[in-house]
Amino acid sequence: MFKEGLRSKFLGCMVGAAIGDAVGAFFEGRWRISLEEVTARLLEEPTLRYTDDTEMTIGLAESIIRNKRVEPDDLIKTFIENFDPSRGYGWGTIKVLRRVERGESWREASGKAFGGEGSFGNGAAMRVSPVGLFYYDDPEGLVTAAELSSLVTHSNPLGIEGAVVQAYSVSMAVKSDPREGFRWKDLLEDLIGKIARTEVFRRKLQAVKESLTKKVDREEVVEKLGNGVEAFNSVPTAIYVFLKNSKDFRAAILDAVCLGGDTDTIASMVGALSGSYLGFQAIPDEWFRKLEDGEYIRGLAEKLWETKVSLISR
Ligand code: AR6
Ligand code: MG
Repeated sequence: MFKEGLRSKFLGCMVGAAIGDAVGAFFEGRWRISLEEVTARLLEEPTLRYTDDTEMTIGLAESIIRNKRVEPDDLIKTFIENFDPSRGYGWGTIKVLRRVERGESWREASGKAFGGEGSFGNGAAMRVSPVGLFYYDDPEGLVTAAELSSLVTHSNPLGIEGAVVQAYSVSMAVKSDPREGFRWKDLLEDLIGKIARTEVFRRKLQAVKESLTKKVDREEVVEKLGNGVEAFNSVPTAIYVFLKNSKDFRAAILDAVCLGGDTDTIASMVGALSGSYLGFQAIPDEWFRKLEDGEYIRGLAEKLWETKVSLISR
């Protein structure tokens, strides 16, 4: 792939994820949301402020750039340094970060969460897009890196699987040429046949496939795929929304927000996928101009791309 095309995809992914998060954040936890309401609100708001989803995505990108791989000790340290309590973190994640800050190992702290089950929240999936970018040409390395990036806070197999499935989907979006149309059947076949290891995810991904081949309304999507904070109730939903709106970044984000529920995280995952596929130029300029720390996030994506390209061309 041409270097320039790849650069645009890295930028589109990270900026797209941040915009989806910030747009969705105005509506988090709501159920009935109309398109008119969303567009009016976006016109009115002077700033698109991001939440924990983007703060953690930034941390993961920073850590990968420093280490040229996913290095879990540095990653958890970066998450702790970047932590801003006003960003709306999930409770389980806050506890793990506090425990590690007090000296516990991440393995122990993450393993203890939720009575020893580990978290299956979507926190590991929402931040994983830099892994999908950095390992886009190395599917095996990608799976291992996505697992490691999850484990520091989310050790439940379903939480890990959310991160692996989202990272793999980002990598496929990076590799696909938007002029050719997205080969969605190939992606779902890969995910169901070789990436997903749990029955829960395989069933949800099968439901994504079925929903794409017929007309389904919003209620049905929420009922069959989910719109909650659990990884299995949001990652397949994000993949569905992206695939349904694969030609249009704006339409994909708005569609995600209108599903309600965990709007910031679902829209953020959709933004990462859509931006990875369509590239930075597909992102509406009026949204990028309002994005908090937009230039920093774009610069970070650029550094991640430079780091990747320097490794490829060695
Ligand atoms: N058993 C029961 N419920 C669980 C379990 C479990 N093993 N694991 C997770 N949950 P958390 P996150 C539920 O706290 O994944 C922000 O708003 C439980 O209800 O580990 O980082 C972001 O924008 C728990 O509170 O944090 C995302 O939307 C919830 O899943 C979200 O939070 C989240 O898991 C990310 O949260
Ligand atoms: Mg959030």
